[in-house]
Amino acid sequence: MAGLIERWRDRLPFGPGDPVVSLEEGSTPLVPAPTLGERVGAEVWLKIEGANPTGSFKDRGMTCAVSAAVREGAGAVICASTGNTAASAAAYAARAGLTGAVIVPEGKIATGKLAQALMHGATVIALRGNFDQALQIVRELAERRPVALVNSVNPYRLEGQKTAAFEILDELGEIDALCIPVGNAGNITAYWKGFSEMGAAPRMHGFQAAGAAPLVEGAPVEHPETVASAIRIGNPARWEEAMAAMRDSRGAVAAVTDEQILDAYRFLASREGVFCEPASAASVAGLLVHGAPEGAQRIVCVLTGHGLKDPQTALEQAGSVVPCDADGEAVERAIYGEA
Ligand code: AN7
Repeated sequence: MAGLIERWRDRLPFGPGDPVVSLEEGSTPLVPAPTLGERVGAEVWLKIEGANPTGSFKDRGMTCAVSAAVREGAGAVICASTGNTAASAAAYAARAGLTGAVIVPEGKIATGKLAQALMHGATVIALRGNFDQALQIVRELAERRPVALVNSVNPYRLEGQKTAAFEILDELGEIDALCIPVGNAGNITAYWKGFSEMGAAPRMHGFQAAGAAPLVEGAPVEHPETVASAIRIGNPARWEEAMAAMRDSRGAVAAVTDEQILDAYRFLASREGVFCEPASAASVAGLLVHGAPEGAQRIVCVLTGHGLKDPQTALEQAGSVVPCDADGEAVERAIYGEA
C-alpha cells in the first residue's frame, strides 16, 4: 500500500517531482463497533489511527510537514508535544536525515512516546512547564533559527491529516457524525477541511477532558490536568477553526471526565478488542455519555493513538496477573478454580 501523499497526491500540495518522506502511513482500518453501536442505538465505526507507523494520526500530518521541509531545504525540525507529535516528528526526521528537537512537558508524556522520540535520535527537552508554554517557546525559536516547525500550526500538517476524512468517505460513503478528541484542535480542523473538500458535512463532535476543556469553558485553562496526557492542553492553537468546524457542521464541543474516559478506554479494550490510548477514548466516552447526536444513524469515532503508547495507565487500569508455580495442576487450578 502506498503512503498517503502518493495515494491522495491530486488533493495535496505536492507535485510529481517533489521529495516524499513516507513510512507508508494512512489507509488505516475502519472497524465496526457492534457492542458500542448497540449501547448508543446507532451504527458506529472506529477509525484506528493507532495503526499508523508510529502509532498515532500524527504520521498523516508529519509525512506532509517533513516532505515540505525537505523541499524547502530545511536541515532540522522542531516541535512542542504532549508526546505523539514528538514520536512522529522524530521518526520522520530520522527517515529524512534531518535533525530533530522535541520539547515535552517534563514527567507528563506517556512512556512509549518518550521511548520512541529517544530511539529515533531526537533531542528531547523535558520542559519544566506545560504544552502551551512549550508551543509558545518553539514558535518564537522557529522565527530566530532556520528550523521547520512541525506542530499543527504548520498548514502541511492539516493537509496530511485531512486525508483520514477522505478514507472514511471512500469506505462508507456518507456519515452523519464524527466523534473526535480535541487537544490543540488541529485534527478536528483537518477532518472538517477534508470533509468539506469532498462536499460532505457530518456533524463534528469534539470532546475535551474536563480538566483541560478551554473550548467548552470558552477561556484558556492555565493549569490543564487530565489522565489523557495527550490532550493536556489549555490554549489550543486552532481554537477558532475548531469552533467554526463544530458550528458550521451543527456539531458541538463537550467535556468528559477522566473517569468517563477511563471507562470508555477499558470498554473498548475488553468489549471491542480495540486498545487505544486514554486521549483517544475521549471520543467514545463522549458518545457514550452524551449519546448519539439526534438523528445520527452512522457515526465514526476517531481513535487517535495506540494503547501501547501508555503502558503505565493500562497496567493501572487493568486486572492483575495471577502468580503460579511451574506445575500443570497448579496452572489448571489457577485457571479453572479448585476442583
Ligand atoms: C492521541 O502530540 O498535541 O486536537 O503534541 O496525541 O489535533 O491536538 C497530541 C494530540 C488526540 C489531540 N489524541 O489532537 C501532541 C499533541 C491523541 C493525541 C490528540 C492528540 P489535536
